[in-house]
Amino acid sequence: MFYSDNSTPSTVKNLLADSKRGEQLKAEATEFKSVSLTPRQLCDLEMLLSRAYYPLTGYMCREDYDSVLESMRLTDGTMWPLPICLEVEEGFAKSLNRGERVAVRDAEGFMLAVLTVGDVWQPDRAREAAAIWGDDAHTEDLSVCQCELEHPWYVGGALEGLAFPQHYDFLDIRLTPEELSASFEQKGLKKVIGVQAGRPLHQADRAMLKEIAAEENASLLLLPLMPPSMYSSIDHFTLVRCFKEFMGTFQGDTVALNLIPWFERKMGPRDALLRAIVNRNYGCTHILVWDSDTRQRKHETLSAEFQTELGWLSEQQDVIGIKPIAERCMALNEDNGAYRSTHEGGFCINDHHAIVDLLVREKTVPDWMSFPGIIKELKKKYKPRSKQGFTLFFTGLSGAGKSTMAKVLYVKLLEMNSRPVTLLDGDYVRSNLSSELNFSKAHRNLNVTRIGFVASEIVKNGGVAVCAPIAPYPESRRIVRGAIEEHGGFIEIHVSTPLEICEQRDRKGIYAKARAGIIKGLTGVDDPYIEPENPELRIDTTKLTPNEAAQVILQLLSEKGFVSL
Ligand code: PPS
Repeated sequence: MFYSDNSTPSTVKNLLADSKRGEQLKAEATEFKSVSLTPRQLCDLEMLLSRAYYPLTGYMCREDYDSVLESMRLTDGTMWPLPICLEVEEGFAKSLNRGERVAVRDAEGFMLAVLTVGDVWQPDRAREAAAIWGDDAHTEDLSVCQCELEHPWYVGGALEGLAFPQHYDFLDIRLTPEELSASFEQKGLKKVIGVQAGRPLHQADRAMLKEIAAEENASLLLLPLMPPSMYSSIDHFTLVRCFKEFMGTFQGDTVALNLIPWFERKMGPRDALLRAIVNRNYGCTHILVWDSDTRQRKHETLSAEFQTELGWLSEQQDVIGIKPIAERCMALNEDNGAYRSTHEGGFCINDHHAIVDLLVREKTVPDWMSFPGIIKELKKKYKPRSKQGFTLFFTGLSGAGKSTMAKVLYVKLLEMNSRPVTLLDGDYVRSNLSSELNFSKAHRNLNVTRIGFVASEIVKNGGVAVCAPIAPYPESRRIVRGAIEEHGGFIEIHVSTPLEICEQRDRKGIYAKARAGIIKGLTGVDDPYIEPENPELRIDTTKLTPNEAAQVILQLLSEKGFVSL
């Protein structure tokens, strides 16, 4: 079943107006207010216009939004897991009236759609986060996952499309849900498994997919994530080229490849459900569900959370009309070079990170791991670590010893003379790059992302950036890591010297001033420092001298292959 109104994916029409109506809208639009969409919002718009978000016909209005948060259903009873609303600035939201039409534009100002405003409201983001992740969720997670604005207002309303967002690359594999499902029908494909992935697939993945496709008697639809997930370190072009190579390895099997404007939100089980609905709308009858924890943490079996999520998705199978299938851990039989799936305790080798690790260490990738065409593509992207740039990112309280350590490392790396080295100390940045910023949360995050931007440019060009801001908030640290890991190494060093010691040292007299009330909002005293959860290193300078700490850091850099000692 596709949907209760008896439509099928290939009969659902997109939301683009015909040319006559389009001309009329363009003429009328001179009177409309405009909103320009961010790249992420453009993805949602394209999903709406193309009907990948069927049955939605525009951004959700408030009743649907509330109903989705409360019961995972639209007000008409259709299962729908996540809010799809247009996020705008408060000032713009307050200028809108119900029934008014708004021109929806891309960053260049090109009009893509007309939105008739149905509802405008300020969402309770804490409630939204709790509905999605549970009671211990953070609203910051929503900002990172879903929306770039810190305090967005939402607009809901129907859409009339004028054009899909413009793409210039890989035009041969950008079919809409309607076109793709029609092509399945034309080829007589009754069962299709959607395989969405944000990393290249390799030998073990192919063995798994062949095994599942044979069991289900189904074809495969490969869907590289586009744009690639904000959590992945691979660029869109490399990813798609690897998928093209991967597709070429399936001789005689029916495998299709398509790009869909899916923005990776990582919003738990509700996100998995939306993904399933979208895959269904593209004509899939099955969806492969990955256990992301297995991939990241290299577990040898599928995680318990994943089993729960899969069980839950399977329960919705009849309602949403697509069958979830779990990924499998694959083990290699070294005698005959063949893979088999393992259910318990097998050695899980379908791990893309292991392949990248071999490449950056200049080691040969064995044939049983991947394919020559994919390795060739990946080699262009992942240079050996000895040739990559990297960032040493010290974070910790004022007086923790960040600057001293950063200076020692700066000098030692200059002495080694392997790459150009730049020191971006907190104070130095504050008096130059960020001189107009204060110490509010927003400005601290802005300061840290600016440092990250400069560091990523340095790393992109093969240099070393040594940064030493306090960087008290995880959201900006995460953004910086993402920006840098795209081009090279990111080594986060939490300088964890306790507050009492920093305060005793008080080299700048800043703690004394804070205690006397002369300075407000000093980190650690009356402003938060949220410790990094998984830094590459944690160094307490009460236990190590700066020289000893530098040795520990250089040792790690050498183990990772960035420098040779
Ligand atoms: S942040 O939070 O990352 O943007 O801070 P950062 O750019 O590293 O700046 C920290 C230095 O500014 C001085 N300073 C303060 N720090 C924290 N909180 C408040 N309110 C504040 N006011 C001034 C302080 O001397 C920091 O220097 P370091 O080198 O960390 O000791």
